[in-house]
Amino acid sequence: MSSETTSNPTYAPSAEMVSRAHISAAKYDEMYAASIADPDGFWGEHGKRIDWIKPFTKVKSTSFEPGKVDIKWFEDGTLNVAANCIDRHLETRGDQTAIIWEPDSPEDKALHITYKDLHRSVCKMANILEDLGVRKGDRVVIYLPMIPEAAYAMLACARIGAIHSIVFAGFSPDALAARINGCDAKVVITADYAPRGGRNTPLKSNADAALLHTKDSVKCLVVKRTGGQTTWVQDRDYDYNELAMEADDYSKPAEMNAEDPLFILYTSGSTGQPKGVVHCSGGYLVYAAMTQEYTFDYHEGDIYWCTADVGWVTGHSYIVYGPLANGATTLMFEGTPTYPDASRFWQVCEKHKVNQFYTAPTALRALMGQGNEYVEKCDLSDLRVLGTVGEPINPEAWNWYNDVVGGGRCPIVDTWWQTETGGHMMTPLPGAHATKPGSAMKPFFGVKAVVLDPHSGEEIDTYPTEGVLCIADSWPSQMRTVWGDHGRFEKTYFSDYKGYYFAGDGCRRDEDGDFWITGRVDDVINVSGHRMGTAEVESALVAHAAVAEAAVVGYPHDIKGQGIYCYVTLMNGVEPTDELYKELRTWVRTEIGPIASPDLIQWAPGLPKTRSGKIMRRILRKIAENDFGALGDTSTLAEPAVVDDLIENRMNKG
Ligand code: 6R9
Repeated sequence: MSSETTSNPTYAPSAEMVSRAHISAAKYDEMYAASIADPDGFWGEHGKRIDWIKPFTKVKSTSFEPGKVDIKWFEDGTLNVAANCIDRHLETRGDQTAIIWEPDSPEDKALHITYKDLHRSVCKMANILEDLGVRKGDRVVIYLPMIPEAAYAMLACARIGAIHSIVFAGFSPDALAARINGCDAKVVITADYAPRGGRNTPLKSNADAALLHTKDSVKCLVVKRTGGQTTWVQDRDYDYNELAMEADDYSKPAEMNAEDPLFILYTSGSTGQPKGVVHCSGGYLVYAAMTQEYTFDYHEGDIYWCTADVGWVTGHSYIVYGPLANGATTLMFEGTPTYPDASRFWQVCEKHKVNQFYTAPTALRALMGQGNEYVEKCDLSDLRVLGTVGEPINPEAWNWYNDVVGGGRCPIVDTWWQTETGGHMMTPLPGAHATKPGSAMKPFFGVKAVVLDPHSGEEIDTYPTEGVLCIADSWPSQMRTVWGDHGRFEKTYFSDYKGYYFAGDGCRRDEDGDFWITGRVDDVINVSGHRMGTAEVESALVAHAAVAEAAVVGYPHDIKGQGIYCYVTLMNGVEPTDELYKELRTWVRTEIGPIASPDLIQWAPGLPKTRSGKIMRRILRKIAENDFGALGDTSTLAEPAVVDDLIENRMNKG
């Protein structure tokens, strides 16, 4: 239902949605106000939604003060995350499906894994890891495709108190090695092959290549996915399927402190190499579970599907930890939206009677371009709530999602959050808020979202307005530190605006006070919903012998949201050729992974720099955007002629 009560069209939830929803508009207002006025009281109550071994007596002890940033929630409580996601459901819903696994090929059989099955498999994996020498606090790297063993591995680590660090299966051996070394992992869990979209990635051989650059003591546990051939290193490689047959099917959950790390997840920032974001056990689980229930209005018996990969934070919080803590049925999909054709998502929705569906705008844009018939031939009448995440959603994609996929019945929750935030920070709630295409709407409970003037750093509390998005106080699933570098944590998130967590995004608040995320204000680009630091791509490029210097920026891309635009200055005497162009693209793919493939490379005899030698990215961004009229102040350029040359040679003119 659309109305024009404000300058933006709004879509109110249906009466049916309102009547069944956990949270009504009035309840949202009341709960939000309470969460801000008395965080201790509010979270003290909601912290009880999970099972504690030793209940907490303290709720919130947090400081954003420069030099003293310290974040603790429920700090004297103890719990086990895996027991919360599995054991506590055994009595009431042991035979209910916990995970529906849908394989890459629709010809293959889907699996329905009950909570009892999950318990058995996770316990076995926990025992296998312990036999390999993994102990409480040790790190385990998981490099797996979207197979149930990925969830078993995560939960097995949680069960014995080991810290997992998942590396997306699309990352290269180099990226994998850097992450294994970065957290000094004892074991890497991988699979022989990763089938996806009809293709087969040789994961084990990637892991073999990575393990050439790590300590000799790192062990490799290999899950058989296809049974394809792999090389085997005696006393380093272990066959999971064989060990699982013998392993004991009970493992006692370790008693963990709320603040013990649950996982590390590497993510890109504006400078340097990716950093290890650390999430801890108690606060993270409370928040992931609560947001999964309220954002998607999850009810007992619903079938819920988040299409993310477990290699990203969305997969952690909204495929595994949040839904399983709630005793939900969560669908895990191995494939891609377009294999075997563009109706795959919708066929899976129909087949498993999905009620809540959560995906990324880039997937929607790609599918939208294929035509409506792929959607319309499927029965999507079980869908109730649709979600998006990862990047701003353009109104065209939003409207298509709403009209064609949701049949105008299903509220769209546009969830803004980050690896660092652990869970949803901003989203409409399906039965409470009339949505607006492209707006993430309202902060979740406990989130003190503010807009700051980027120059003065002052809060702007009138609206409409625009500025940088900051969070003024802690929430339970906030990242605690950067693995091994607390100084970097403080500097990255708390030094630009003192006393605030700075997310790196800009935003607008409209005349109703609703939030619209406008995108990153730093040197992070968002390619198909994947975060990438331009510095990472630059350092991959300059590692090539032919490259003297490189600058990378984002530019608007129809499907991916942003594409990767590289300005490359070659070494003296090296000729720019088509072969070199191709070689550099392949080079970046192998250095980082296919998601970092440059879309465009422009040969740049020089880069625009200030007199102090800083590359003026603002100008490079404008040139990449074909926006030559708006270069802004160029008076600080050391060599103005460089810019004219770049404009002259802008690739893909027009
Ligand atoms: C969960 C996730 C975080 C960055 C974030 C922002 C962008 C995520 C968004 C969104 C607009 C949304 N982002 N959700 N922008 N609207 N609903 O994506 O984590 O990979 O760490 O990326 O993604 O720029 O800062 P992560």
